[in-house]
Amino acid sequence: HGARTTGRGLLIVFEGCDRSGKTTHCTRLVSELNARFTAQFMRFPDRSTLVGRMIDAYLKGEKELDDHAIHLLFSTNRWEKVDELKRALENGSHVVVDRYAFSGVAFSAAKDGMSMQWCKQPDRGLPRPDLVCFLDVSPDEAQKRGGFGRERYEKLEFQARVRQNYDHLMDDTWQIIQTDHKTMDQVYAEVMAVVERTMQSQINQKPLTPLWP
Ligand code: NYM
Repeated sequence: HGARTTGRGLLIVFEGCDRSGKTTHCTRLVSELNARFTAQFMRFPDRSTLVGRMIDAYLKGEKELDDHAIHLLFSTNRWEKVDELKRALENGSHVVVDRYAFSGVAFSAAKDGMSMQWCKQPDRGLPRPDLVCFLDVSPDEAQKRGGFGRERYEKLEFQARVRQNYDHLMDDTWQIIQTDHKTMDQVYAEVMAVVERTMQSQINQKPLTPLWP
């Protein structure tokens, strides 16, 4: 069966500030991976669940919630999908995820009175990604891209704080890809290169480990 994986699939997460191009590149990656393997797309927040609908209302400004409460809903939204995620990986499917626990921490901890340490706790134990593809965009550039400013958090100074928080979450599973002044094809080529490299380094099939030991 050629290039099809025999062991578990890779968990590939995309992170970045708003309007960094994550969704575009995730979608393209999933369809290209599917030509050679089995690959699945997931995104957080998943607005289709009951919890996801509350998150959606909050993001659209239709609902007010305490900062701790919305943080826990974002985390719940991941935990309600963790069985599906693990099953897909165990069945040999690669899973490409548009935002994960890192968004949870980077965004919530950008609010006054919310510490990184407090914010990390509810997501402890989620599967740790094999690769975090960080699409870096400057706040100025993000603002020029379509759709910026529609939802909560889409403000320049807030995004700058989110970007700083990401710096504290990076480890050796992260790859930072600059997107300013690059075409989508140029960015995608870099995405594919880091994905290929991760596939090579995962050839020995390291088991999944939990996030944030
Ligand atoms: N967001 C996303 C959080 O604040 N916490 C989280 O845990 C997650 C997954 O939701 N501004 C924020 C980041 C985005 C917003 O995400 C909606 P998207 O990818 O634009 O649908």
